[in-house]
Amino acid sequence: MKRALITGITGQDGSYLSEHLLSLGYEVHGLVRRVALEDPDRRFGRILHILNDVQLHQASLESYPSIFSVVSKFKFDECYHLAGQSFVAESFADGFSTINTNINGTHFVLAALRELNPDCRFYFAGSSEMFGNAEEVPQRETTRFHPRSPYGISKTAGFELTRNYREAHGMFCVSGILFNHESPRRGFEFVTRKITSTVAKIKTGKATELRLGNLAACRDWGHAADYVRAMHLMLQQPAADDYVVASGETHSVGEFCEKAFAQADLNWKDYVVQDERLFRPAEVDLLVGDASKARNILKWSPKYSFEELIREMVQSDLQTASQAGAGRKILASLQI
Ligand code: NDP
Ligand code: GDR
Repeated sequence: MKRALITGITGQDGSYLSEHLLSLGYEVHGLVRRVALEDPDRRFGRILHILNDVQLHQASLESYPSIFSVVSKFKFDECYHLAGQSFVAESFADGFSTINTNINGTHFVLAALRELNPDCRFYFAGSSEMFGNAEEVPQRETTRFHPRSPYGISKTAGFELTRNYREAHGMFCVSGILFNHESPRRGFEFVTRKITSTVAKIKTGKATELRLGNLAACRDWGHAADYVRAMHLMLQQPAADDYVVASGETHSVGEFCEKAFAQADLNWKDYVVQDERLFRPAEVDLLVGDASKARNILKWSPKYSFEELIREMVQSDLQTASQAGAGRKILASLQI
């Protein structure tokens, strides 16, 4: 039985990756923050259904000793480093903490593994945001990085640290350069979930409009369940290498809105308001990835289409929104 450590196990990707590794017979361990242990019902929402199947350890990306302590207690075969401040807009608001957490956190995990468990295979959650203002379309592994946010800069540094541990210390360290991937477990601050959750609120009478920033920005959106399979495949290869993971399609935020509202029989133009206050200081206008290398070498391909992703997200949010009102309706009918 292989033993894997996942940092960021409580996040969207951590939850899907845990399910995937458990289905393959892995012993799964996760790093969680103390704040999460204090509020488990809310913070463990994405992994509540597998809490009995995984082993959680308290550690923070801000603390090298806490990471060292966990790595010293077990012999891990694989480490998936997913934890980090992942919201690009927040990185403009507080670039210092994003850069500190993401760069130092990655360095701490790599350094602890090198010291205690150098044979452990390491995956770094790189991002299409490293391409930023990309000089070619579509973007592939050889495209030059031009990050446009403190978040993108922190991921570029993490990518270079990962490469350096591979080249300097001979460790099996890889970066996945993943384009946007979403799901019903996506955080509400990201544009896709903001859209699908608001569609559900509008449909159930709990909201009347949706305020968004740049509707023209284009992204390459896939499903998180598909993308975590690629992470695992990268660590099963004979040699360490970096891979782009993407759908190869790009769509605008406006187009996502149109399709999401249509799922609920609504016209997005009646509800969406573009608000310039939600624009970013430096935008990444167009991202679309070329995942040929992952398709050819990893034999990876996505199962979800863009339309299927949106349908699943809207249906899930509609279900939650209608359930949320159910208790109130029963109370009202009881007149108590
Ligand atoms: P989420 O924001 O859903 O999850 C982030 C995770 O990191 C959470 O488990 C969070 O814990 C944890 N975390 C944040 N800060 C710390 C800290 N200081 N110490 C310990 N843990 C911390 O992100 P995703 O699952 O969507 O993404 C996973 C990784 O992949 C991230 O690094 C992201 O930047 C990267 N990525 C994501 C893409 C996407 O489209 N989803 C695309 C490309 C890269 P807590 O629950 O306690 O907050
Ligand atoms: P992104 O995702 O920045 O690509 O990073 P996000 O969903 O936040 O933004 C996508 C695009 O939508 C535009 N946009 C808005 N975004 C948000 N959040 N809220 C809005 O109201 C809004 N209106 C328009 C943005 O300007 C942007 O162009 C995600 C994260 O998961 C990163 O961690 C990951 O590395 C990258 O994807 C790949």
